[in-house]
Amino acid sequence: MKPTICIIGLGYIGLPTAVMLAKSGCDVLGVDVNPKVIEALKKGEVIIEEPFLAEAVQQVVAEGKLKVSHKPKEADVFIITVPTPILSNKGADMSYVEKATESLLEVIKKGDTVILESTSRVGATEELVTPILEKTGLHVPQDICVGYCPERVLPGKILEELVYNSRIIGGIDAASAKHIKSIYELFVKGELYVTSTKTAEMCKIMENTFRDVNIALANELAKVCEVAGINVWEVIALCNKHPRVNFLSPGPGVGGHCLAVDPWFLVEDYPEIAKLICLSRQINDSMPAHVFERIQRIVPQADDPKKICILGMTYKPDIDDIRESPIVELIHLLEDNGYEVAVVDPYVDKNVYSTKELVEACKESELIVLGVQHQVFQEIPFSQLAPLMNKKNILDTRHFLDREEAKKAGFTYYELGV
Ligand code: SAJ
Repeated sequence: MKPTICIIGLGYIGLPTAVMLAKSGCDVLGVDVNPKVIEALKKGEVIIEEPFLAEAVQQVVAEGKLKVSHKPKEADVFIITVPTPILSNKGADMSYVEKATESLLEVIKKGDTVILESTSRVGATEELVTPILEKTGLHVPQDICVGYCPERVLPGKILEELVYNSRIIGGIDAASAKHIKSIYELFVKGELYVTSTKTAEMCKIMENTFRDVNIALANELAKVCEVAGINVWEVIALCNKHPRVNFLSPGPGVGGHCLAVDPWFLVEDYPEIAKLICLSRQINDSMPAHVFERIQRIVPQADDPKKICILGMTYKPDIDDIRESPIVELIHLLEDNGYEVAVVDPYVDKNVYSTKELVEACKESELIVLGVQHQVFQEIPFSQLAPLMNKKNILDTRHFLDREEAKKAGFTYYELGV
């Protein structure tokens, strides 16, 4: 008999996880405090953009394997997948995890399992979740099995990576880890590595911190190359020919609710030690202002507002998510300094992408800035846009556009890191 599952938080991770468990044959109750999410799901619809998710939800809702509610009900296994954002002071906001755990107290019973998946401060499972659960008088792990199991899926490939990526299973004790592993075996085909909750919590943060620090190195190199008069993209391409060197890419900043957030958890808990981690965050967070300075040099401010056309404003290509997007920050910098900004992003304004949007945005503009390398921007009709521009300038922040085509159309082509 498959365990009954209750998933708290139906966002980018919770909903796909609910779907995979329902497809594995479990009866799943999805819980979310957002009435819009509940209403949509009751109709088998989703409000987040993720390939193949809508069809999968429709199927399991129609089969009655996935039900939804605004509050938890009795189940064998509770999985917490609520947000853990950072506060304005860069501290971890664990309040959603706290509220989600409190919401279990009415329904939790002896023999149940509680798994935290949200990226959390090291120690959250043992020091925050467990004491709340023990307010019931039940004991952990004798009465309730508790663990921490982070996800490592890439938005845009979530359903595939949920199944095939390896995962770390942190248990409050070995028996708990073993039991929790059997739950993920219901749908995970990747390796399942068992460890302690704190180790699992640290791994999740460090996987994203590793990436953030390496992006900061690429961004710092880009700034150095601009002053040194060297092309950073050529340096990185040649460095990466080394069998043991893998530079990531410079860009206008690091967005999303992962890399821009998770490293701060360690800085908050180990401020005297996590110096490189903190500095890397600061370097990445300095990139929107760096791009703004490049724009000011290409299009000096004047009394009359200069128009800038920005291609792409999401935090990464080919998805609709603008959370922590560095381009949103760049747009604010431009507008706060008197520039007029026209943005083209088919993932954000959900219209069918056509040259019409580009033409409108480029009319009388001084500069086109490529902010996000959406695939649709691969074929920009430069010769059609050039005559519309006041000044034929392009600033490519992602080494993405066809420099030669742009130059042929008469554009002056600038690039981040060159
Ligand atoms: N970025 C760069 N240069 C690069 C790579 C990325 O500037 O070379 C920027 C992107 O433009 C974006 C940001 O960094 O603004 C984050 O990009 P990402 O590709 O890391 O995307 P995320 O944040 O959606 O996914 C990461 C992934 N973590 C790792 O690859 C270690 C994913 O596997 C995690 O599951 C996800 O964070 C998460 O949920 O934690």
